[in-house]
Amino acid sequence: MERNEALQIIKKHLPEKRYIHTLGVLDTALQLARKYGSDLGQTELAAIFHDYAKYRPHEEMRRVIVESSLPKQLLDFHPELWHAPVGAILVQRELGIDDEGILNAIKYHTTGRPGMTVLEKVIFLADYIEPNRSFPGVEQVRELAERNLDLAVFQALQNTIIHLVENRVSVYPDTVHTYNDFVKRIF
Ligand code: DGI
Ligand code: FE
Ligand code: FE
Ligand code: FE
Repeated sequence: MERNEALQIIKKHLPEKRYIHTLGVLDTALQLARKYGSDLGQTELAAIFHDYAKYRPHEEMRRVIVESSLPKQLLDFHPELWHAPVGAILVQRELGIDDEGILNAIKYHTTGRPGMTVLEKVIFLADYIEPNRSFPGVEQVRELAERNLDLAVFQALQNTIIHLVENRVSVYPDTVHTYNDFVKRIF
């Protein structure tokens, strides 16, 4: 699928603000792809469709989880976590995107996973640092992203986990496993 067709499709599924976020993720992800070597075509589609399911009703996402092979454990955690794995399933079902690299980048864009591919790291990081984002710590991660992909992803994960803990929100196991995997690799 070509970029303009993909953008036309995603625009119908997102409110204005989220569409602008998506354009930011696209731009940032392509910069990271050139720097760190993920495939530009895969990066483009993964970025455009990463939040495809973000605005589906919780009941629809719940049904996809129940009826698919996704871990049922997701249902015990915050619905905010559902749109990534459900999005991967729906872009395959509804748009016919079959590229496993793209699907996994969408699936793991919120939590990451141990052994992330370069493409998965690029999408995860672009989602965190795209220019429309502003929260404490994002500037430091932007700077890290210019010189070390793993350190930048690690710092984003660390910030996310600290934020969740500070707000007494449960941390999904994949998020912790991803964090541990980076600790083992980096330090
Ligand atoms: O969809 P976006 O807003 O663009 O970004 P995202 O898919 O990275 O989702 C971010 C949200 O997910 C953010 O509010 C933090 C939350 N999140 C990330 N990891 C976890 C988590 N929430 C819970 N409960 N547990 C996690 O491990
Ligand atoms: Fe998301
Ligand atoms: Fe994210
Ligand atoms: Fe996003």
